[in-house]
Amino acid sequence: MGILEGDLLGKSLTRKIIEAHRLDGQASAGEEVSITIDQTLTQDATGTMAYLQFEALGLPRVRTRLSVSYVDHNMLQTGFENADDHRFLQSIAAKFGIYFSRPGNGISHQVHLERFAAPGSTLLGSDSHTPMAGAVGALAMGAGGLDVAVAMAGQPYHFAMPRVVLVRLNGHLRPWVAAKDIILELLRRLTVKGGVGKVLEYEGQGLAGLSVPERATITNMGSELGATSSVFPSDEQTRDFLRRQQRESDWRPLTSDPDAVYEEVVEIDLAALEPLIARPSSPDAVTKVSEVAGTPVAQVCVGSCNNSSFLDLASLAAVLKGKTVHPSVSLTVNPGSRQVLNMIARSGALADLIASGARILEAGCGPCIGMGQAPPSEGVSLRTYNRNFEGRSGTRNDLVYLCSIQVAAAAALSGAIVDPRRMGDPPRVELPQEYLIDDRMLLPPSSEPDKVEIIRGPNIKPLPLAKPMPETLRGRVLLKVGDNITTDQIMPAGASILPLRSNVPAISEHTFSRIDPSFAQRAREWGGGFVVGGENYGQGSSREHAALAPMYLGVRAVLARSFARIHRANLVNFGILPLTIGYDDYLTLEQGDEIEVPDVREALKKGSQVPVRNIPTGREIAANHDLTAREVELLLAGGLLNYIRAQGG
Ligand code: MIC
Ligand code: SF4
Repeated sequence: MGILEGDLLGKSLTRKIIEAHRLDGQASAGEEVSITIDQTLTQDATGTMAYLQFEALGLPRVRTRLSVSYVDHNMLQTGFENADDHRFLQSIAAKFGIYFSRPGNGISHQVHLERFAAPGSTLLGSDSHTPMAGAVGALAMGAGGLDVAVAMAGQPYHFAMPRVVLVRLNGHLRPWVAAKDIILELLRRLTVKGGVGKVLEYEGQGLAGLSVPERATITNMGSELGATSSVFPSDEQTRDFLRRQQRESDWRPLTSDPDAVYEEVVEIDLAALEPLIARPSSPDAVTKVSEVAGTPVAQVCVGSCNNSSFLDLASLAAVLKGKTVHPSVSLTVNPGSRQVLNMIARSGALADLIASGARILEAGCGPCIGMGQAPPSEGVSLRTYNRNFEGRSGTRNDLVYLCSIQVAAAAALSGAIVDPRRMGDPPRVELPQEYLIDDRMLLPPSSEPDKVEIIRGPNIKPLPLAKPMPETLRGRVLLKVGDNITTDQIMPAGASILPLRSNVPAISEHTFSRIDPSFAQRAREWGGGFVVGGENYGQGSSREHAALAPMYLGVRAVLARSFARIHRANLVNFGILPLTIGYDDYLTLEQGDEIEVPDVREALKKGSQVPVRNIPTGREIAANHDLTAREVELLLAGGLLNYIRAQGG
């Protein structure tokens, strides 16, 4: 390729940020680029591994401009594990130059947006909703903990240059229709795999009416489209938000060029949108609220990183003020941050919520990741969250719907799904002029790191390493699954499994347990093997345990029709070969089949085709890889940590 299109034509905002941070590679769609990472974030459920990995890299201090370690997921302390992990995280942050956001300070994405996210910067986070920071014009991406550890070490982040999609928002939202409905509409149109390999960039006259917290609901849930990231320009709304956060000095204007080139354009007429809802159990099963109106509701959960800003909770309180939650509904509220909680307390909104019968939870992920508040059997749960994958709530065969604050408020009062437009004029909610700024729960790193001792409880087990790729891979198909398998299905979370994140041998026992409880035992008996999957294998969370645990159980390759971005990267990082196969081959493979990938090392180096043989039938399977030369090296070495070590650190 000679001259890049972007050198001659106008640039998208995404391209501008990538080019300003690019170290290597061509910025043309699908090619691998590497960029410098300005900021990183981790949360506790992925952070313990990320910091063990950072430690293994042997550096005295992070080399990013800013790294923050949040505690927001593992907050239910039913045993010693979570509290031990919190202490480990606090001590390791102090030692290695990392800010530590104490339990109670809030959900990583909300706090990061409030206190740190900056227009034009790059952010890598070990959580799939990291793109939320795109609401202020940052290029923010989710990744596995190991990729974040490597970024903290000052190394470039490698990813496939995304296709940039322009989402043009025309007109203005009508009363009771919310930012959540914009992203639900995109999910309806594009599905959970519609954003894979893409960045969604928002523009249009509709932007002026969308505040940063509303934009954040959209960028946050862009992850459910499988998108690499989502980004808004940095404009007067951004400036206003940063001013309220007393961070106006972080503001700078940032937009695409007027003649910017986009690979795709999506138009949304905001005035034509109506309240939407995602039915169980996929974020793209979107329909109009009016279509499911009348469905009885047992639980309403408001909050999560998707819908827990001051504006969100104050809007809920304004609808509930002076009324009582319906007798058949349990309403929970988990605020996004201590700032939000503090502000609704001062404004009186919290008192209105309590008076209405809402159950106030602490500022953290809570029910969103199955940490308590599992819904009743066959009970419909309406959540303002971003994911409703089956069983994630903690109840088997759950019935979780995803909706806006407005739809949740209407259901909390009426005990059924109702169109909120039936409630008359919506109450007006104003943002406070000054936000409450109190960073005392954000601990800066120690000024005497040598004196800090890292505190490791018995829950922290050493990191297992993958083995180098052998000459030939041989084994049996341990499991065959369908399309859109989520990382929640590969490695469930929830109150009993999430605390085992720092203990790979223990957590491995739960691999695929919701789909097939005998998986771990079979993997041990068969000495490892292969997994066969459909389209978009590994969608959802960034949890590297969905690769780490299968690796620990001896899985050497996944043969799927296509992969979700972060999970594919995690497989490579942990030495598991991601191979793509066609539909016909997918149909022929069965659990128990013995298959072989002969001369795999040579095949990977030679080209994109990797012949696979089904031994009993003798049938050849036309498998392919789309690995870059760097990724092939990683796999041959047995994963990223082995690769870095082999390179002498
Ligand atoms: C999620 O929403 O699924 C999580 C829990 O936040 C995950 C991270 C994890 O599994 O620890 C994510 O989104 O990446
Ligand atoms: Fe936490 Fe849920 Fe957000 Fe994941 S999606 S970071 S579990 S609140």
